[in-house]
Amino acid sequence: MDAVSRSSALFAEARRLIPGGVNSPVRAFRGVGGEPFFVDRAEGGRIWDVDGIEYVDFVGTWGPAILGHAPQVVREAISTTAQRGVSFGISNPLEVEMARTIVGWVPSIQKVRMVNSGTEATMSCIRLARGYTGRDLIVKFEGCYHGHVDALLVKAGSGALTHGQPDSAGVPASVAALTLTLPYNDFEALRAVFASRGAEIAAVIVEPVPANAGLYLPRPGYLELMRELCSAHETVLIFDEVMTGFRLAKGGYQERCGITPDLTALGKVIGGGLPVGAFGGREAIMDQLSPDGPVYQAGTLSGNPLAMAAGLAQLREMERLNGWQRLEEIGANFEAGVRRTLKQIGKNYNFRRIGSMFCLYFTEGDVWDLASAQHSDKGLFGRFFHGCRERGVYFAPSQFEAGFLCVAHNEVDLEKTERVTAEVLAGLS
Ligand code: HOZ
Repeated sequence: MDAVSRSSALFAEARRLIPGGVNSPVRAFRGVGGEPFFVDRAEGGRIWDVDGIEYVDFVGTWGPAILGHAPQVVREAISTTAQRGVSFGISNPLEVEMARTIVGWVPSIQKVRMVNSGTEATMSCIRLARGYTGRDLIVKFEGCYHGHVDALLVKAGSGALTHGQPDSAGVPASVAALTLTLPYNDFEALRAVFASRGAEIAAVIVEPVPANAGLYLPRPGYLELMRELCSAHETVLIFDEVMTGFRLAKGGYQERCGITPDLTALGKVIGGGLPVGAFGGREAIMDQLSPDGPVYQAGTLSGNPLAMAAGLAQLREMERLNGWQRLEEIGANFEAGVRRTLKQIGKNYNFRRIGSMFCLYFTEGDVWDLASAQHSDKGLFGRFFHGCRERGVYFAPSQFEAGFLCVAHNEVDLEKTERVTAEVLAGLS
């Protein structure tokens, strides 16, 4: 009889104590079958599970680990800061330094407030947009995921999509009715919703690069049209840059595409691996927040010194290394490897990449929206995932999550990944 692995034993206990055995659904592996492993430690581009198995990791704690796992600068910042106290509930200088950094780097942000997660950031943007405009309707896009906010769990991506619950139970129909959902990249649908209901729409919220149904890109002119229609109808345009912020460029995707949203939600990279989110934007809108304005928003741990120190250390190190340029190079090398492999096995699977984010869809059709992303063969993806995992390469356990490269991914990691993916893909046909 096989000995039970430590991961298996932990998962059995976790299932008795934690719903589904996990603290966030995608981690349960339901999108690919089998059982998740438990991590013992992580460093650079690699993780080791509790049974001592090593993996090249492309989840990167779902985005925050842009430098790689546990970078020295972040560890030192946390431990030095902790010597002076771990939470105050009173303003501390690091909050001002973080605000100065965000306002200095992100083109559209004039004022910013710190929160504890991306979900809090998007939730607060929605309330603020409604308070500012005095309107109720929200427009979102199929397959985009903005955290587990009631109003935004409508045709949502990420775990909600992976587990077949894009419209979550527990969201009152009256709340969901205030969210209008459009197919992404559909110019006509966007024009039509503004033509019929423009005066009632408080906000349009969008992942400018949707990365919760895999990864696809905006068609040329699509975000420009969104900006134009929002301005014409005095609707607040919210960019959810929780994934793309500080990752696709120093100033986020908005710096790259040159479009100025009214509000931006941030998270992940900005916390250096600690729980952090932020939202910010035009001063006139941000000034509606309490205590200056009537829109309430608060948080005991918001601006926590450890999280501020970790995030600032990571951002400064990215700046020092010109990490965004490095990620472009690593991304290009990674993509070249994937394309060589696809050519070798004679498949034209759709590989999407922008900077350090990527997705391989198991379909030869083009992918521009949720409907086309769903053409991917999930059975093949599951076999690909397990084949790679068994050989020490770990991708997200769902077709509908993006992969993340980090500054610490080196040639050895990329060579191993190319060899493993080539072997696994060749075995799938
Ligand atoms: N929904 C998250 C990624 N888009 C997953 C978070 C997690 O499981 O930690």
